[in-house]
Amino acid sequence: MRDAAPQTIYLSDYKPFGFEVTSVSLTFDLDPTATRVKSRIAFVPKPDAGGRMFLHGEKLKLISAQIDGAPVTPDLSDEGLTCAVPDAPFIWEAEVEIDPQNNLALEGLYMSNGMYCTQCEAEGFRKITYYPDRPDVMSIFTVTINGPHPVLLSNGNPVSAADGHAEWHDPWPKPAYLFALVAGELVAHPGSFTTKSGRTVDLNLYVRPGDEGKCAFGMQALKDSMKWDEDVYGREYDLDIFNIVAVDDFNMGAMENKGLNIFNSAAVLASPETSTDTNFERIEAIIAHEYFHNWTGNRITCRDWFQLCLKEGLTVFRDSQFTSDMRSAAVKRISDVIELRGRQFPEDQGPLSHPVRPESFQEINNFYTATVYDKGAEVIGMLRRLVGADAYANALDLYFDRHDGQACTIEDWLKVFEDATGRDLTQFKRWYSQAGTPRVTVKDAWYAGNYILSFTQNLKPSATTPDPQPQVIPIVTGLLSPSGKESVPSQVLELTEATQSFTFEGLPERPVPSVLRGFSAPVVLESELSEDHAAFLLAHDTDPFNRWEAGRGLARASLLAMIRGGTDPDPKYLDGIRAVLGDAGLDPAYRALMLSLPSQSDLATALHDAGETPDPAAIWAASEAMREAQAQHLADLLPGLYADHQITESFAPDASQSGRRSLANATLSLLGRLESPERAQAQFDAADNMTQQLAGLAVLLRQKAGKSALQSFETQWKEDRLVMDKWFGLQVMQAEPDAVASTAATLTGHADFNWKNPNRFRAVLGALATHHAGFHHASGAGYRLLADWLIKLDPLNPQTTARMCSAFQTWKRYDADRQALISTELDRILALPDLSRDTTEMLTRIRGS
Ligand code: 0A1
Ligand code: ZN
Repeated sequence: MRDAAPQTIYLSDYKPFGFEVTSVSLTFDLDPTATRVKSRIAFVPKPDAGGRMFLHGEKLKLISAQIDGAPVTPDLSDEGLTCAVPDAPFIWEAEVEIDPQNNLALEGLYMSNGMYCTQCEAEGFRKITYYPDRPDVMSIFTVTINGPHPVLLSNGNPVSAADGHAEWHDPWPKPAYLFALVAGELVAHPGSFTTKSGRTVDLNLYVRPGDEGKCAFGMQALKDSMKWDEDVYGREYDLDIFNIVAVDDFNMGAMENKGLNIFNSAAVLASPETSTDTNFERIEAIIAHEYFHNWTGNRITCRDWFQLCLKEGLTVFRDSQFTSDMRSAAVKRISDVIELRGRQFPEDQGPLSHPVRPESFQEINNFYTATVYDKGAEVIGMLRRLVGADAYANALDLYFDRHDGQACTIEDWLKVFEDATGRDLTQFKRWYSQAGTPRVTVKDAWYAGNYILSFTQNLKPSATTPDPQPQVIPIVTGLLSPSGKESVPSQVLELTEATQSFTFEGLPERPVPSVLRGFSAPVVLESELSEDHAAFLLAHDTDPFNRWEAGRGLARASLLAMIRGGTDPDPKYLDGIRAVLGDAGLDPAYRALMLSLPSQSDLATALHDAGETPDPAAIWAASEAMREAQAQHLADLLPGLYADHQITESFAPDASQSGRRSLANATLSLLGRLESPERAQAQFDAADNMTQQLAGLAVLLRQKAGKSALQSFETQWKEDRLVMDKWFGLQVMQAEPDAVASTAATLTGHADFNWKNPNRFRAVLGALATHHAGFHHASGAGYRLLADWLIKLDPLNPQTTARMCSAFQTWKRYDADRQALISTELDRILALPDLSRDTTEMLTRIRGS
């Protein structure tokens, strides 16, 4: 039977819980299929508690329940229990039995490779015991674990440990979603950090035996994060110990449980031989992200799940600042914008569009989205831009002072900024409530020595935001003289009206504008300025983001023209990137980014925005033609660039080396279009690190010369599950559109395709879904294959299934034949009688009426 009729939860229905929870004591007697959990919880009724109490609980076998020592018989339902309770403080005790081994949803207490671990955000704690499983109920937890495992961990500080027994106490009140428990045969990679007030904190990274060699980088990233949060935000760590555990089976990247972060092993284990530079950077960022949650999320948490962006938007913003400081700010900003356009813009412009703070949901797990996280971070960035860095720092200090230990709302957050700066943020708040990507048109005029920039916000009603109002949009703008010098440095133009002009006086000659520098707001900027303007900025802009953006704009315009009319690539674009690539004074990582093209799905979005129907095959062909043109146009530069960016010193995963590798590998990829496979094969054979090995293999596969390399890679890395995920994924990514679905299908028959592991599932089927021309192949084979696997996964792991449904979110952009093929698949999945609430909600929203 399908879960009970999906219930919609509304922000406007929020009601506080009727009881305080003053302490929680839990005892776990671990057993793979029959773990016993005893809880002892002190409740204090609030004046309007009403004599009855509801506790969440799902998939629990209730063994016994008592209030103040006397047995009680609560009313049980699929969602929890209701019980008559005293109107004075009382102690609730219960014993339940759970089955971690058969919990393949990876939510609550489950097992991964023989080890016990938990995932409680958002609503997993209710699968562990009966509890008011809501973030505004914060309490102090003491946890006892009994089990025959050398390592027994929970939140907080260790109280006692003996063979088969451990006790933990967390002195900081926390919501249940931050609870964690780990038990298993793990080895610790230890470390230590001295806080700015001189306290020593023990650090441990726990991994499976065999993974000890992949811990050093993560440990250093943790120490760097702890130091950065002290230096930049004044935030000190607050327990004696900080543990991280790596787990192979995990639905997301990682989880910020208090003092016991649990990580997908792909998001923490790193070594030069097995991890690419991209992996290193991502791992550093995720470790920082989870650590930063200690203050933004844990010490100050969310009142309810509608406020998710309160912790996620802010923490993503903080981890982006960290990466900018540790590496290159320009490269980080460009990468973030590529990601935003690739994931958040399609979400915001399609059937899954929702405000940064949604107002209703059926399954909260479906709202861990690019909008909440990445647009949520952009909103914080805009706020900082509008009030300035100093006022932002003051406001954050006030936020931590005022709200430490509380469960807060976006209203609390904005009030802090209003109080700290005296600014009225009523209009700014629309960023949290209006869905959709704002579109802004810019045009300019010059007369009588005045230069005028005019902006228009095009307010398009949508289902979630039927009556959009103008938003406050900070548009960072600088002006260049016609000779390419900065004549008016960057300043924030605050766009608050639907149409608004800004006048610059006293300029000697008509300037060239550089608008939306640093991508100062998450909008689509429609420029009525010419392509010559873009070519000029590509050559001269002093703002690195906008210089890159100018190149990207030219590439996009040229690709669109090629798709529409079979024209040749724009020589202005090719000349422009040639100049940038030849400029040895520029950061190699930045030059590599200059070579990247807008993704094929970005091009489909652009066509759709222009009222056209994207043809994936034509988009693929144009992108390939543009790559060929890049290779031809830069042919004489490429061998030198490749040679000059080889690294002779020993491997370091830092920004400088990874930048050089990324430029060398971008040139290798272009050279692969001009040359026979020797160079790529030589790189593959000689590689002593995964970045070089994988880049060589990718080129060989595209050259159809990768068969033996693929085999030797498999033989070399058969035992390494994280590297094998790359082996699976790369074959799909590098396939020609005609072969994508068949390649993915063949791989799902491979003996090592363990589909119950989310990383392996995503390696193959996630790669299928992101290969634009392959997934949207006219045969419909890509759609069918993905649907087949979603149908298989849903009964086991609804969360990962539902997330992967977003591959279909853009379906209404395509032609009638493709729409018919997709709707057949959507209907096939939706017709399943036992489809999970997660997947039902996602597909119903995507399918529309
Ligand atoms: N809070 C974590 C992400 C996370 C969210 C949900 C999860 O299970 C449903 C797991 C992890 C973060 O932001 O890193
Ligand atoms: Zn987070």
